[in-house]
Amino acid sequence: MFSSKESFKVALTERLEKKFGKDAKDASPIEIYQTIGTLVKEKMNKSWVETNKHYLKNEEKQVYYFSMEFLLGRLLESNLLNTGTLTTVKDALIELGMDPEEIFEQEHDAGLGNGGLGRLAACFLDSLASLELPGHGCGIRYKYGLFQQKLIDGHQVELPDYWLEEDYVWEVRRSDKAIGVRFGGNVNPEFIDGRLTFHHTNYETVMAVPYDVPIVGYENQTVNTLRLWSAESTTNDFNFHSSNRNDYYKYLEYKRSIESISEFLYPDDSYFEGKLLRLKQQYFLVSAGVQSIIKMFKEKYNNDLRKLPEKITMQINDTHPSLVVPELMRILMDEEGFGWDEAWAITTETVAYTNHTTLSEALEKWPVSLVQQLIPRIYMIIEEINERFCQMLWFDFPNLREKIPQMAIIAYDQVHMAHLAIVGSFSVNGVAKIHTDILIQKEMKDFYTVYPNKYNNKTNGITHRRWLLNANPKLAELITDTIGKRWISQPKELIGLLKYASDPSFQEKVRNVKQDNKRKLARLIKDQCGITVDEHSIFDVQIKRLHGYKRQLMNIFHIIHLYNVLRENPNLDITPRTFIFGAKAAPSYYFAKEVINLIVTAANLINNDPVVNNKLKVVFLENYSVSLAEKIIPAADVSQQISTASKEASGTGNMKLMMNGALTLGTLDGANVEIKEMVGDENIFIFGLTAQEVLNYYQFGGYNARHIYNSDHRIRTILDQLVNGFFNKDEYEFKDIYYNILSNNDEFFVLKDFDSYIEAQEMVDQNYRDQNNWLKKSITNIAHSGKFSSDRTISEYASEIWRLSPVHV
Ligand code: 26W
Repeated sequence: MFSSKESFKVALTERLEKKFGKDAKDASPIEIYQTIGTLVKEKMNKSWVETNKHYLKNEEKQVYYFSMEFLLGRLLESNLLNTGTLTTVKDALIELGMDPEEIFEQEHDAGLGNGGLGRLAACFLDSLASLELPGHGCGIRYKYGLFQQKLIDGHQVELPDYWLEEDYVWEVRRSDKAIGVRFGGNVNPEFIDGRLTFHHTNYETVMAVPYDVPIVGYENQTVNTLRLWSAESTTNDFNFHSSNRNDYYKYLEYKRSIESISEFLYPDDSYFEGKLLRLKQQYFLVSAGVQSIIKMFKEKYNNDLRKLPEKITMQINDTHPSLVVPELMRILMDEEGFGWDEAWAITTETVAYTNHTTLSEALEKWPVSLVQQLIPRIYMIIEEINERFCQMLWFDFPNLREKIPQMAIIAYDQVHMAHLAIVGSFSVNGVAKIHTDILIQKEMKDFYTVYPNKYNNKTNGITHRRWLLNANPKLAELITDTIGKRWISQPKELIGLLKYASDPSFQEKVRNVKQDNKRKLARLIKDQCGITVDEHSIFDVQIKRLHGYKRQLMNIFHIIHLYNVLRENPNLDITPRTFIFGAKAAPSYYFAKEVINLIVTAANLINNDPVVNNKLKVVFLENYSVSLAEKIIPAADVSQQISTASKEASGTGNMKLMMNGALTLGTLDGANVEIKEMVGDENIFIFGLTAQEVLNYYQFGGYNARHIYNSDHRIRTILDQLVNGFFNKDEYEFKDIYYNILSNNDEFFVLKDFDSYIEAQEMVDQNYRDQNNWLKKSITNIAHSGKFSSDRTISEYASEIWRLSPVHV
């Protein structure tokens, strides 16, 4: 049906008629989108069935990627690309007088994630399928995704993201595969036939109903599955037969409380809050996922669960799904009759854990009473794991005896999920070299002494299909015209571009593509914010969650500094710049919201001041999301990756921007370090404290923010402007930022790094003036970005952790 434009048009017309009783002329863009989506989905179904059949009969190992978040974004365009039909469909739509982009935009982003961790999971699914690897996602079908951000008078306001308002064309509900998950109740040990068993009573059963989303590989026949679980109640579990007339209302209440489990995604990024509902979500995901895997496994392998580690790996995305460990133990022991030792061997050879952060405030530590009450049998198992682990430490590692309280899984009335994940898995990995080093040398030093062989690094990656081919088709085309198309399946081949880095005619082409993209973004900025920006200015971009450690504050301080300098000397020769921000703050993160307010307020002041108008513009784009990122990134000249060194585990936006030809302005943190290694010092702007310096300050002290405030007039001016009415708002509007820096001694070293940041920014300004040289750097970055394709990352996971081989469908 997609083999030619004509056959596609026929299929579209027929289906529009059937589905909506309309022809292509009368149908609305959303109807067209839904119709194409349905057609593409049907086209994928055949391979989906085939793939599943292969996986059923083939005995190759399979991977399940457990994650509380999958930040998919839109799927139509990437599914068209992967099925090899994007060009045909786009051309056909144009011939029908439609704008393909307008049609694609009808799709509501699947925003089932907060940021880095969730988007990484989505990139991994794309790479697994594209490499023909049997790997599936296991997540939650939240009814509401990450909130929609509105800015009202500079303040972030959160609106619910009801992404399922229109039918989600990609999912299939599989009621026949529903699974019961048990919460609460009592557990009584009993001896039956001389064997200790555990009898669970008075529990509440929540039905987990899977919705499957097909994940199609690039130009192959593989279609893997992302299984998203939805919580539903069953009338069976409710006693309707009493004569109590309040029963019906009680039922409604019960139904609501059960469905609340998959109601919404928690909007916290890197901040742990011990909410009962969140723990329910975690166990719900884990129990539904593990039970369904075990069920399938038993059917396929004749009940031989000893084979589990050889045939399956469950990879857990941070500690959020770490209850996989005790849940698998429970099933093996209580339902399958294994003894502890054998169940433990199977479990710890099946589970692998990825760590995504070293921030202490992000560590999950659940109060014992909560775990005990919500999942009593699971708690008992965790207690036993803890007991045995502490005993092992005591006997086998006498040097660590003093450390047992710090290393225990249960201590001080809390269950420490990272410890559970480390002890219960065969692999622990960080997500960039520097991050893994910090885990080994500092954060998990003692665990590393116990389990040195578990530790390994897997530097993150991004799918070049979405982030280059889909997001920047003109650049992709230019690359293919220049070096051929092998880079699409072998992204490292992008290195072939190096030859052309200094070639003036190639530079000119790259420049034209960038200019086109900038023009488009300038139009979007005009439409959304009413701000006119100079499309020949430097587009300087910082897009990511708003967080103290990511230091959006340092960026806006520098902008205010530039503004101050320009007001003093309006004729100062600076390269015109447009600073672009996109960032959501967690709803309860007060400081982060204050920073948004400061950025928007400063932007208003600067953008409306004729004195600097041609040189400086500041734009805060509302509601940052995957789809918005796809528009900003191709237009970026500068990629700001300015986290306090040691804090950003990897970052992945840095990779997306590099791949689209932006130059990184960054600290030696996360994957910036590896980007620098690849491109060389002259093709990146590095500044600031090193991770070791930062860690030393934290450990030994010696930093005094007030000294810098007193001695650097540029900084004093900016900080004073926060509290002297400079921004034409209430004098005290920004006092909390002021005090945060001065009274809390500038936790993230904004003042400490400010001087070298200004210097690096001046380098950017100077370098941009020599366009040929800039383009050479830009092309060099693109050429080296192949390493950061998630295909490379996934190949490493497959060969080094999972021992997974491709299955050709
Ligand atoms: C429990 C609250 C909570 C929520 C989310 C704690 C921790 C998280 C995530 C681990 C935060 C996160 O997204 N981390 C990011 O993971 C990316 C993918 O590996 C990295 O690139 C980012 O550097 C890291 O911040």
